[in-house]
Amino acid sequence: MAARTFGALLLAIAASQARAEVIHVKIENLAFTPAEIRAHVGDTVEWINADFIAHTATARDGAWDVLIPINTTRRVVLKAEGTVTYFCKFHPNMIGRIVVAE
Ligand SMILES: [Cu+2]
Repeated sequence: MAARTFGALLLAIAASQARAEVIHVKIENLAFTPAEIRAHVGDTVEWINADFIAHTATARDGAWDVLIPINTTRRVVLKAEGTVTYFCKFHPNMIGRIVVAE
């Protein structure tokens, strides 16, 4: 019985990992593209800085703050549902939004 429950749990974990996605956001010309993305809890957002200067992806609610140097990628795993607005600390009019569903 316990083994069966454990097996079901492993299957559930495998299923949720299989669903997790990596969503790419390109930074170019002082903008996040796409500016708005839809994701699920457990997904990863990967920013690619293709611009000529460094940027950040900084969540307004303080959940994460990532420095993204030129020609690098940085990742954040989304841990909570809800809408997250983020910006670049160096260029505050660079704004992005992530709508995270469960
Ligand atoms: Cu910037």
